[in-house]
Amino acid sequence: MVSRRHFLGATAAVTAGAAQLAGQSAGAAAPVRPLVLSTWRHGLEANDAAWKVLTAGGRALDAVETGVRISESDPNNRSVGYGGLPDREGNVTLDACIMDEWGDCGSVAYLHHIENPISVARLVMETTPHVMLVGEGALKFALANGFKKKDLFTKKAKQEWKKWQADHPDAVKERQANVENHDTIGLVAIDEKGNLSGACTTSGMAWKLNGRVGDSPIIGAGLYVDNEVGAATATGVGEAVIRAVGSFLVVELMRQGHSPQDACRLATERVISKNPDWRQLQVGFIALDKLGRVGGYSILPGFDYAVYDQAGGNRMVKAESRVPQ
Ligand code: SD4
Repeated sequence: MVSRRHFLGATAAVTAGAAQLAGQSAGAAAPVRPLVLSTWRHGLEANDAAWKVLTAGGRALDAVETGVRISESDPNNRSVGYGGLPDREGNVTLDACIMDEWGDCGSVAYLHHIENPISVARLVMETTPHVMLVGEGALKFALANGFKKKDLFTKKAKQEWKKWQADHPDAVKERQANVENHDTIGLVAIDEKGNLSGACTTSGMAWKLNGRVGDSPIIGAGLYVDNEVGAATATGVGEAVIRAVGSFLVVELMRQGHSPQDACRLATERVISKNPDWRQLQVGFIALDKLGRVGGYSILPGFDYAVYDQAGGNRMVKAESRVPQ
């Protein structure tokens, strides 16, 4: 239920934010909404599901959760939920977070055996005084709330893990993050009322050290939503995103007046400036502002994102990158 504090707060925020942004872009067209924006090609299917919620007049929060659940449950997606690649010891561990128009947020990290961690994160947000639950505690919480235990380690993922082990006999000593498997889904949306929400969910970097948690469940790093300004989410090497508090930075850059595209580029530049090895580092951001403008930028080429709005339909956009295509 929406409390009075929340109702008044959100209404004021929407008004102030829209006025601020409208002032920055004189002569801009009417705000585009609803709109869904998500990372990578699997975003198309997630967008479809989110779009149905939004066009039925639904809340952005419901849309982002519904959308990313599609990717979590897809066994062919190797970096999210069921079918995700494990850590180097063969454990599939999941990270996810969600944030709504009130600035409320929930998160789970190092969660095992639950197909849809995003829904556990939402439950943490809505039914506990906390933001984040991890590991055994998060699993206990999920099971106590009716989530079913499932073996998420598919035959296909097991085969890939065995092959990786055979190719990396000294794996325990390796500290190099795997840069090839970036399919985390980050999805942000604006609903018909102009409210923003976001969700981000992943099985993390393939072959990570056991116990490693990336940026995706960290509010401000993998995801940030400010209903006055916009929303952003990240993909790529989580350690680099955490160090730059990347998604928060993108939103703050939009607050200062940058377009979503420029905000993503400038945040990526910040990551580059802190990482001398940036030419080997993939990090990408996508962002959406209150006017329904979108942007996306990455360090390395190959990053694309899915946008769904009334005028353009559901489509892929190739992100600009610092290292040219
Ligand atoms: C992580 N950022 O765990 C995630 C990985 C990722 O697409 O984005 N994969 O670091």
